[in-house]
Amino acid sequence: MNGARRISSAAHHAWTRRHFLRLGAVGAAALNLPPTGAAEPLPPELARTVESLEPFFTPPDKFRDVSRGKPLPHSLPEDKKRIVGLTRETWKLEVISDPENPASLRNPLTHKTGTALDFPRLLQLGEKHSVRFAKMMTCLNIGCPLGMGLWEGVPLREVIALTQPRENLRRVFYYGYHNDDPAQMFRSSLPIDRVLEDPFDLPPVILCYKLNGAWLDSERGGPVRMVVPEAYGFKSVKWLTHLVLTNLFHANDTYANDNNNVESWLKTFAATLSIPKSVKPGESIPVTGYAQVGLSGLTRVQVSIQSDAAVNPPDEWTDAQILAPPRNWGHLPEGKIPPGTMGFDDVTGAPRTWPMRLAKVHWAVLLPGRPAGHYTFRCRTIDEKGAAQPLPRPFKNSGHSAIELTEFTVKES
Ligand SMILES: Nc1nc2c(c(=O)[nH]1)N[C@H]1C(S)=C(S)[C@@H](COP(=O)(O)O)O[C@H]1N2
Ligand SMILES: [Mo]
Repeated sequence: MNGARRISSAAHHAWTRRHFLRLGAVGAAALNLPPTGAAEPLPPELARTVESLEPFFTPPDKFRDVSRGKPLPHSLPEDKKRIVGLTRETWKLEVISDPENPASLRNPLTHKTGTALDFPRLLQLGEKHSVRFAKMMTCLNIGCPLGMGLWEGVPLREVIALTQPRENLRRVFYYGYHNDDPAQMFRSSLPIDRVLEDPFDLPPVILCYKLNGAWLDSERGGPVRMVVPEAYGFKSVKWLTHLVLTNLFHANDTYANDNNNVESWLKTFAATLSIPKSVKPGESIPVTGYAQVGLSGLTRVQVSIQSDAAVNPPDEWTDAQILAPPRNWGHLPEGKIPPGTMGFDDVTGAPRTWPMRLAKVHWAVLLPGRPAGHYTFRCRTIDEKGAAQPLPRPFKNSGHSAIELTEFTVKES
């Protein structure tokens, strides 16, 4: 057979069977049983690779930073940070009405009247209202996940309620600290409806002050950043300084300037984490990767291998195994999900659904050996409606979903 042959149907059925077995494990998680790791033993060649997978939640030094600013706000010296309100002791948030398109507020929160929201008052709101949820932070226009986090904070609506809005409030604009330089301004916005209500079982939009169990650090936007669960990273403005409540009906996000679609929600897509660059003829090929689970959910991850000799794009895809929730969640205190986390069982810490929307899953596959040659490996997701990546939203200005291509060689060492 040539290198572009189909993955043997026996292997295909084995993986399909495992897929269904694994769904059984999800059922177990739903019944509050502890998470199980892999649902059944993986082949040893694959188990080794799976053991060295990245942690589920991203350690602080592994988060990628794409923030703007000259100087970068998180690089300012401590005393400067104190002066401009970038420490928990000095942070204050103004919440005011838009002078050009005023919303009527009984009680704006301002520096001038001494009513701006400070950190202790935010924590006080947190005692009653705080929430915590898992979400991947992903940049819309570089397509790259920057990190997986357990984000914690106070629903934005609780802070807006303090201003006692009366009428003519259609949108919330919010701004991050950028050296008091208008040319560096970074702002984003949301419709008030999204802030007041959480449609489709989404977590609320929060003013976030903790990440993965620790205070939100300066590089991640501390002391306080916005986190918008379903959105790409640019909606989650860091180093929050003020909110403007407006009667304007449309977005004026900084990110609109680069031809980005500023109202798009997280897409589902897959990418590779490890694949050997070179393997021997006939030697099976372990591959691991992750998928971002967007709002359209995830039912399958599929892979294909194509020989350079083949001319057409692949039409044979085979299922990879979506891994069950990890036993150890990685960079969290004791590796455990704390009680009271949205989407997780309070007693067992197991996720209530899996794959979990807005989060990541890992996948693995052991591919049968190939004859010598050059090959291209592809992976793709199938969402809950059956749409295969890059569908249903293939355009890159609404977020990354292009199918990733990885090349490798099969040769005698
Ligand atoms: N104030 C401010 N907030 C910001 C940005 C910025 O440049 N300034 N970048 C945004 C973009 S484009 C992304 S993708 C995310 C990245 O979040 P992270 O640095 O925590 O990974 O932050 C967003 N929030
Ligand atoms: Mo971004």
